[in-house]
Amino acid sequence: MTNLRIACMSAAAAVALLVAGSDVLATSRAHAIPATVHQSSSSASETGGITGKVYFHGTPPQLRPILMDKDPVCASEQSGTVLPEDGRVNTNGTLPNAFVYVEKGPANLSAAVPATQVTLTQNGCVYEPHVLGIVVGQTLQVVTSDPTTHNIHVMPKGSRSWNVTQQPGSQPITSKFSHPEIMVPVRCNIHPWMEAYIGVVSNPYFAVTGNDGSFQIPGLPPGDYTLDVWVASFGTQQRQITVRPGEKASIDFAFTGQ
Ligand SMILES: [Cu+2]
Repeated sequence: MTNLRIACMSAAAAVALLVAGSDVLATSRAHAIPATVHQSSSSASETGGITGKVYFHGTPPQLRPILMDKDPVCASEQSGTVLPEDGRVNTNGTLPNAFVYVEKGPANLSAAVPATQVTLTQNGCVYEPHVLGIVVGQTLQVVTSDPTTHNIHVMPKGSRSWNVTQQPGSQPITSKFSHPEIMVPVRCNIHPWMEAYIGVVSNPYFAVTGNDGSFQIPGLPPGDYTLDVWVASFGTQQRQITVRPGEKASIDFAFTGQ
């Protein structure tokens, strides 16, 4: 199977092909067919990108509402039913909270550590965002806007783990990771329903899907890539894709339910 053959199909046919192969792909870390869409001609010095969606096929898991009665402050902060993020499926049949990242590229993709901080917020006794990415050495700041005490327990295997209590109105707590790790769990020892996942990566080429299940990874040097996706409740997959100068390569992932 070649990229050229896929590129010559209609867009609908290419999508149908990817979806049709999804049952096999969902078994985890399966190699699949890269779909490349040619958009324009350009010079070899230009970067390209990868864009796509993470689909879900099958019956979405039944999610049980989170009961926050253990802490009346938390319960009073929520006006309606709160469902867990893990296992959630978007109304358009895609998955949110999928961490998509470049596992391997055509060259060393490490760049200067971003000066920006990555923020994890405790708001309404849930973590926002539920899934986030950070580069090794970049600063993570954990902030709270809740009028109750939280305990932040960050549990990497390769970097230093830490466990800190944060009172209402406290200053942000900052930290860094020393090693890549997919994924680092974060929990609150006071509120057992609180959980988040941090993807610690060695290059800035990653994305997290939202309520439309799409992702975009721009600014990639042309070449062959290994793209990985992680979803808490559904596992991991790996695909190969070629990025060409000035073009957006398109690739979709699909996971299946029980
Ligand atoms: Cu908490």
